[in-house]
Amino acid sequence: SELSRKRSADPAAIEMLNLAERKQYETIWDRLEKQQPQCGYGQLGTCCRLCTMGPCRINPFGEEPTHGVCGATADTIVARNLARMAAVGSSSHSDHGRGAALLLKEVAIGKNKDYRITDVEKLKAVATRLGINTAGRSYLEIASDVADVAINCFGKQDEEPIIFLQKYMPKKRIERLKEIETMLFEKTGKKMGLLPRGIDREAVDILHRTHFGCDADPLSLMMQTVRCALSDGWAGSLIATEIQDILFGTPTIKTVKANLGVLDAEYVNIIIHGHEPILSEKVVEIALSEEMQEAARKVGAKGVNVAGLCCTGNELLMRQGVGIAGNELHSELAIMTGAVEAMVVDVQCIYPSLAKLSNCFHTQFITTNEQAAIPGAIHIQFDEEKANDIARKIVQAGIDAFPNRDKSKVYIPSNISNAIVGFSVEEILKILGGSVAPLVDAIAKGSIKGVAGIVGCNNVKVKQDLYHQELTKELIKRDILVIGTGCWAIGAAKAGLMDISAQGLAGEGLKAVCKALDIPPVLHMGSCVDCSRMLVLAGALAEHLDVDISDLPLVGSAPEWMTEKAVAIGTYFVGSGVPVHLWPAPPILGGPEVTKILTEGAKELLGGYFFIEEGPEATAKRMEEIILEKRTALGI
Ligand code: NFS
Repeated sequence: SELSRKRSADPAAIEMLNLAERKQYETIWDRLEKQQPQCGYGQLGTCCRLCTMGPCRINPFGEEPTHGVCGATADTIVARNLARMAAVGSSSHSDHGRGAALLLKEVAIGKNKDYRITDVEKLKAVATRLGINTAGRSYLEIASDVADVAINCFGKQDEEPIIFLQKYMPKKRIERLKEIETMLFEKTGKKMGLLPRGIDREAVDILHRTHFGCDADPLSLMMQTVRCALSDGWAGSLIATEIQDILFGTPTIKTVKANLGVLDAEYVNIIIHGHEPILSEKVVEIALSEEMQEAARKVGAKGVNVAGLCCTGNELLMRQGVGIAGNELHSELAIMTGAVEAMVVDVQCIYPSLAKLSNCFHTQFITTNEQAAIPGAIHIQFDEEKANDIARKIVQAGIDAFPNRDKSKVYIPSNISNAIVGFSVEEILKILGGSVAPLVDAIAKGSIKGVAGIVGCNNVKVKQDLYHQELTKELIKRDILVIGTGCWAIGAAKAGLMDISAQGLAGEGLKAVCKALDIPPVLHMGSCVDCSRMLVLAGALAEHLDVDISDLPLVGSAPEWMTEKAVAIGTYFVGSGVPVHLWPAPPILGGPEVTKILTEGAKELLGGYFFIEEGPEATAKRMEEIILEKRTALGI
């Protein structure tokens, strides 16, 4: 229907939305409509409910009330709210990283026998980078030390910058952040730190300073927001990525299938949705075991088929080549196919609505994590130490549901795309022959003008995937190499932009480079915590040229973002020196000073800054301008 076509640019989604309309299944789009009109104060960021003298809100037209009950201005309120968003986002990524670090330790000391270290080469590379001695030591000893260094980044109490950041962030950037700290102190007399001391500490710092009656200064609040976000990008998320590579293998280039067509009506379909491969890797391993395939055949299926959704799907696609059923806005649609025996989830980006929707089908909606219990779901508590047994229980629950499938309700759109994925930094270096030099040369010569990183979610306020697809196409047409992660990457994969044929959509210069390397012009670098891979790549380019990251022709965008995690990601790119486009606008526009700090002020201070632009073409144009500006400054 016209309505469905307004809601999504993905043909599979449109088919499923038509079906939802016919069958009266409620979707996230319907609930958005029921929320209209949404609160204007909330959109501007000027409502405060931090104490019970409120809730307060500030009149956006300059009339009364101009202050909250305590006297907080619009800018104070906006800054505190945004800081809290970044703290939550950073905490979510970092808590995920903590889980990986703790598991690595358990494996290293032999306490956990259900997991093992898969990538010893990566382990040694990480250890070397961290300054851990590897010579003549067993890999388990090295792993134990790597885990200790990672764990220490979370809870240490001294003032030194955390080790992961010290060892991964280019020296020039660290120096620049130190200079800004000194300059701000000289100029304002206020201590404003940018280098994170501890991952947990920076988030707690924000919770403390945004408590009633603490920090009311927009600049100081924003600098702490940057510090907290940097602890995510250069430590929390980075730890997740690096340790998951050690445990499950560093991604290599492979071809995968994307979109709802990965579901197979003749199989027991298990969808894994959420974020942490510690669960999903295990479920895949067990589901694909002969024992489980046989169990599935016993109930009349051809076997067990596993597909991913969202970022845990990205983790599986990057490492195991598991097909991806879709990005965030596909999560309800997948259940509506009536062909999903189990949807297994852990943490983050899981709509509570999935429990109710699953009840319309035979689908077992299985929560597994104590941090994400959902009323109406079946909870099978996951425990790393009994991972094999629990994964077996989960897969069996899916198999047991198969005989209850109502065949008359099964409808799987046939849409399926090929995507070449698996572009870890290690893999990119390998195709470049061992160093970033050929990429730098291509940029210097102008065959590639620059690199754009696109990240982030689907947002039900934006037509699904349209901005992702169109912006990506506009950029590659302009000879800008596009890399990225998260739900953007899934959108690009579904749209065929990661297929080798997408070379045809690229400008002549980029096309020639991609042909020579035999890669698509749009590179899948992983899940959202793998945005850290983009930081590492940016760092490698900067160090190769001996410049600051902010000098490089790099630019970021999150054109359909919605979560607090995306705020953290955008902010750590800005803090690392990369300009970042956002759409929709974050809830800051009610605070003129905050808006100025994050756009103009940040540009001067950090080199990275936020900008808001609506529409793929206008955004691509602006991103190209930024890249050209940087090229001119570099003299290329
Ligand atoms: Ni990122 Fe990945 Fe998707 Fe957004 Fe959610 S799955 S961690 S937050 S919605 S991109």
